Amino acid sequence: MERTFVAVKPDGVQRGLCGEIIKRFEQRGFKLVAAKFIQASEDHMKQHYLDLKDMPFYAGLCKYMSSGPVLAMVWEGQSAVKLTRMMLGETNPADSKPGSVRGDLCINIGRNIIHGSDTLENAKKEVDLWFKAEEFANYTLCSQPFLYE
Ligand code: DAT
Ligand code: MG
Repeated sequence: MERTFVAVKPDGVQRGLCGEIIKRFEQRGFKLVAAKFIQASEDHMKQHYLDLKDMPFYAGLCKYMSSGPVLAMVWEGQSAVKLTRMMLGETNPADSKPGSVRGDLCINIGRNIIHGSDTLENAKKEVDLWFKAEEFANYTLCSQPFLYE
């Protein structure tokens, strides 16, 4: 089992897409193990996107990501990191296939509504950055034996 960090960005929140996004993860069979609705500080977003610090869009991205509330979540499941990235689509919505979150619900690269960890290593870092140990729910999904053999 893997855990991955997913966030509905401020644009996704304002556009009323939290429910649609949660629905897709639930329907796929992933288990929600942590969630919070918060406005992150610019410093927090700078840490979150540290790998991109040399990119020209870094400052604007961090400012935007801290401009309003985000829905931060941790989803658990088999190959959760890879499958989540496939569900998201490409970074640029214009390259994202219909059926993906970005391919169905947004248009512009700077307003691509959702974040998902890109590797297992980054997922661990991001989960630790956004959540404390006591913020995780410990439970078993009743659908578990019907999702996995
Ligand atoms: P992803 O969110 O698909 O992991 P990333 O980590 O490369 O993509 O970039 C983080 C976010 O930065 C991305 O979701 C949107 C923004 N971004 C990336 N490339 C951009 C660009 N060329 N212009 C504007 N914003 C960009
Ligand atoms: Mg990324």
